Amino acid sequence: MLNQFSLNGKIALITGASYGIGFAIASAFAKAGANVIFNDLKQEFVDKGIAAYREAGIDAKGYVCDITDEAQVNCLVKQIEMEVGTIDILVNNAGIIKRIPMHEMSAAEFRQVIDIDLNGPFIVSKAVIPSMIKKGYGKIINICSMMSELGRETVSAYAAAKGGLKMLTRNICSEYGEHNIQCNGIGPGYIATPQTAPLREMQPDGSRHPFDSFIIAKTPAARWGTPEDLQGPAVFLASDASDFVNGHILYVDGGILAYIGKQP
Ligand code: NAP
Ligand code: GCO
Repeated sequence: MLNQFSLNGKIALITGASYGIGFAIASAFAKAGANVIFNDLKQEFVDKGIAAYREAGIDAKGYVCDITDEAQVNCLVKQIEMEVGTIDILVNNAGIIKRIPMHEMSAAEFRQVIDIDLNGPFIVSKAVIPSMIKKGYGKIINICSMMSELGRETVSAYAAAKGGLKMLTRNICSEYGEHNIQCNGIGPGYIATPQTAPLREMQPDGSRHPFDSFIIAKTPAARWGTPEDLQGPAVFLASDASDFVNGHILYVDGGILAYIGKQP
């Protein structure tokens, strides 16, 4: 039974995976037998990432590549195909957030978030799909968000991008399902990583950040998620165990989306 979850011999590209959620997912894939490749924006982060994988006993390959640059992405995919082989599993993980009230956000700032969080997954998916079609096999996992479903103050660009990413997921499923390509999303809840660190900063008086308390009250599990909470769901969606799961967003949120919240 457990063989269905094995990633033995698979080649996986996880974007933006030097640390954080991408690192946890890539590490899980390696432990499930995959050959793991990642990219990041700067050589410094790639080197740190490679060292962190090595420390975890994982022989990962890392490259510098900006996912918003189509020429760089095409080069990266060609290089991986030549040096390692065709990509079986893609995780579109790289992403950014800008927390700025919408009426104060510039169009350039809005565009930058859309460019990385939505155009990036389009560009990288587009680059790997032709080989997946040839092979008649492929798994694409898009890292979506609570903000694929919900809005909140200051995250208009991020919510627009992650809502769009949910629909890109469904469209890739619709367009390429007949080639045995499954494209699903993971919608993490609030996960403790550098991206959310400002929301958990201690207050000068030593009390919790109000957003930190808000998230704990909003989450039936009564805690922030960890990157490791995403490992099992990611291995499932990357493996043969999910071969008939397509166009689905799997929310891994400790129950936030199911819950109205604690009464004050
Ligand atoms: P993180 O700690 O900020 O890591 C994001 C990674 O993406 C970094 O390695 C970053 O590179 C890389 N990146 C950014 N722009 C890039 C680009 N143009 N090209 C290549 N790489 C790029 O974020 P995280 O919390 O692990 O989040 C990972 C993903 O999960 C994101 O898509 C995020 O939106 C999503 N997510 C996070 C949470 C959460 O609560 N943390 C919840 C739901 C969804 P640098 O190191 O160079 O900055
Ligand atoms: C925010 C957070 C979120 C999370 C995550 C939730 O400011 O509300 O950063 O957007 O990062 O995407 O799933």
